[in-house]
Amino acid sequence: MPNELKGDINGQGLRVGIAVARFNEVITKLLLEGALETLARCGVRDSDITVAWVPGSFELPVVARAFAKSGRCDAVICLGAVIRGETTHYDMVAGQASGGAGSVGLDTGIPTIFGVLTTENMEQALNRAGGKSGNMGANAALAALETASVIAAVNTA
Ligand code: INI
Repeated sequence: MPNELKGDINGQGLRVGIAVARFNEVITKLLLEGALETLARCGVRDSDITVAWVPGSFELPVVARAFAKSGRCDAVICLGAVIRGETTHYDMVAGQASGGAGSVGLDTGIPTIFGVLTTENMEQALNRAGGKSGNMGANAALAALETASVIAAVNTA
């Protein structure tokens, strides 16, 4: 039988940094609420969570990197909403946010979660920010805890 490692979503003792974009704040506030509720439900203490607001999704990776390199975060979550209908540079903003978050995770070894909605319009964004398609912020919080946990398991296996 191979060794099998699985993460869990027990957040006790874990420290989490959240970078959240002010652009499309109507949506990102809902994503943040979803993330905070989920972290609390999973046992992460309020005092172990730091939220940093940034202007837009383009700026998420650089602040995520600061969190990841601070030595004070076991996981970092990026939250934003890029809505195609409202921008001609959708692809550039969305690409920087996703590629940048991925690079921060790989470069630092700290799980850096992509909780950025990329949608065609506001209705789709609302659906995914606590509406009929769930809350991407809550999903991002679960992914952060599970990935931090499985990394710890790999490191101690
Ligand atoms: N930022 C977003 O987070 N979502 C968007 O939909 C968006 N639009 O539409 O342009 C957006 N733009 C701002 C961008 O993230 C930067 O803050 C800005 O370009 C300054 O670097």
